[in-house]
Amino acid sequence: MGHYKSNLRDLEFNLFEVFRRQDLLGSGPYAELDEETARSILDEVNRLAEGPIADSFEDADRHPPKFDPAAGNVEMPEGFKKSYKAWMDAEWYRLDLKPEFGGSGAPRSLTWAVSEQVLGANPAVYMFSSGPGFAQILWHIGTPEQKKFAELALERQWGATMVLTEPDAGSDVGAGRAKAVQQPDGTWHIEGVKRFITSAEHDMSENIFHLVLARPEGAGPGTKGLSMFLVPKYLVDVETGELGERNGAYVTNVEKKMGLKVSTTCELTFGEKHPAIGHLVGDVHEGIKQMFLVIEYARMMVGTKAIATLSTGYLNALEYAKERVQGADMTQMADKTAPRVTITHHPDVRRSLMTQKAYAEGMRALVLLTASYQDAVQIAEHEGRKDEQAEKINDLLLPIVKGFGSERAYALLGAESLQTLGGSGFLQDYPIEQYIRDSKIDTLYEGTTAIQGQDLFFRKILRDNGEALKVLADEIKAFAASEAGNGRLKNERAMLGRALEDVQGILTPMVGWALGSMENPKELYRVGLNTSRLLLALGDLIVGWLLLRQAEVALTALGGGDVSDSDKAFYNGKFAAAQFFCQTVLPRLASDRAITEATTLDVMDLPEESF
Ligand code: ST9
Ligand code: FAD
Repeated sequence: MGHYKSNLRDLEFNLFEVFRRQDLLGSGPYAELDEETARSILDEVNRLAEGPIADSFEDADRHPPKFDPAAGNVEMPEGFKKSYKAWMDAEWYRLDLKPEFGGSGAPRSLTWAVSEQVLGANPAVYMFSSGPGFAQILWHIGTPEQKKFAELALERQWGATMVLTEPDAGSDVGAGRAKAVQQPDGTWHIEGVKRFITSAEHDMSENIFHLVLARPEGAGPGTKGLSMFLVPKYLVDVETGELGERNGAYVTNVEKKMGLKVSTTCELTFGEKHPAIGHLVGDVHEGIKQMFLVIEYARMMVGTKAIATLSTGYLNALEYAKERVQGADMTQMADKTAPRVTITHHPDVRRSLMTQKAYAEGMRALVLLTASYQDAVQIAEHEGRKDEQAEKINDLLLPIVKGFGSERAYALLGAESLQTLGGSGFLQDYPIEQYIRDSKIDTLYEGTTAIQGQDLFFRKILRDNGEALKVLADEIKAFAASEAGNGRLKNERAMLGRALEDVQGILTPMVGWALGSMENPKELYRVGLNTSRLLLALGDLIVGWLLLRQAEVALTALGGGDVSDSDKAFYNGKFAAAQFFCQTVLPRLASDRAITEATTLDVMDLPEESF
């Protein structure tokens, strides 16, 4: 068996029992898809993910890509190339594409379920394979020529990158200095150095196209002065599809990293050897808005990657715990001759395993809940209307998927999954140490956790007048007040109700300080001291709610009779996870609330020398 342990049963449970995605299939944008086909796709991707895609995971970590600085080329490890090819040859990436652009028209909920499997098995395969998705965005916003370029990129499986970051412009993208100079023929010359660019060089596709943010000469400051340019590695004749000359964008360094080593992280230098020719995307100067089309997708991807990794980390830990014999049952601890038991008998190991299970499964539901709002957006688009509410709830949930998902996943992988294996967890004989190294990046790129917390509070809550949040909060409140679970979830629903009040109790003073900052700007510091706390607290609340919704479905199924033994165990596990989470995690939100309410400016008033 390889390292990757998927959880197909839980994916299907979410899709078809909790979120009832089959009700959408067979009509509208999903006319060509039925439940059976959707299940067979999940099955097939599962086979690929556990097999050829996962196969090179360890080897590619130990034998990372080789960079030749003189030529600016990268040689990818052979095993990884095979994994990549297995995924690209299967063309499942078409699930995410529109039929008008060579796609199959599947709901986002299904495509994110599929993505979870690839991201858990070998995340870099997914990242290198995002060219078709980038091409679709270019096709959507590009000029007629750029649309042709996008079609070629899809057909020929070209790689792609998103190019924002510079040495002095990380979180603060608007500080970027890369420059764009317009040429008499309408093209642009890009000049400058970008860093940390994922997939900017490799030897797995004949061309790579970069979507680059640069500032046209004379444009204003900040993100609004940036424009997006299409800069291919090789110039392309879009009429014939022929590749032309090498363009002047070269990788000048590949970073050595803590983890995710097979994903190339590149310094990309424009216009140093010869001009780097770029085309203004869509012929409009709306760079940051256009880039956020990619970023929104990538943030969802990063959260899903983190959660997928926690899930396989948990399942590896569980397998180990079921076999590892150590110590006697606690009730016989005084008897030195008592039989030795597997560590799953020890209360602290059970606490740890159930914490991992509840978060992994609750956060999977969070991803698929978010994706279900994306389904609603797709359906509305198909019907020629806009579902503004679904768009806004999706926007609200994205920083939670990304920021909360990555923080909780990373913390639990180290504190619980690896810990379950004792000293063996520290060894490279098991995959968890690599999971930890590979998933640390998830709290950093695509906007650090601090940025996600600020995005959540300022843009997704305050600027929205709390409207999307209110819809979600009302749903949680109604669930807490309902009869869900026929009495068996009564206490847990009460705990959920209190947790909702606690999150509201965190938010209320924050809104007050934000409003108060108009008179006293320093009040904003009190907000900033709590945005990450709010992000995590809201994430816990939503996970608690989703676990309870799952428990309700499970209890109904258990009450229906004719349930197989394995399903009985599965549904009982759902009930147990919800109960455990409500009892052990949700009560902590009361202290988060108390901490928030008591926020002072002391730490901001402290001179830097005193740190
Ligand atoms: C990176 C890549 O880290 C890592 C992995 C790459 C892997 C590649 C593979 C990915 C797969 C994806 C493939 C795509 C395929 C698609 C397939 C489809 C089928 N939401 O607040 P303001 C906009 S890359 C939407 O004033 P500041 C908005 O236009 C590096 N839009 O910001 C706004 O204008 P307005 C990632 C948003 O103070 C404008 O920005 N780096 C949002 O100027 C200005 O907003 C980062 O993520 C939003 N949430 O700038 C940087 N927010 O207000 C992190 C802003 O008029 N830093 N806009 O609407 C930030 O996000 C900062 O907050 C900042 C601040 C830069 C936005
Ligand atoms: P900084 O912005 O310097 O942040 C340092 C610390 O300060 C962080 O803890 C941050 O949270 C905090 N901080 C900064 N500003 C604020 C603020 N206003 N409020 C509160 N706290 C703040 N970029 C691309 O463009 N394309 C890519 O493909 C890409 N891939 C990447 C791959 C890897 C492996 C890595 C490491 C990075 C990648 N990046 C990419 C860049 C990535 O998006 C940035 O590293 C990230 O946005 C953070 O920027 P920074 O590293 O400059 O950190």
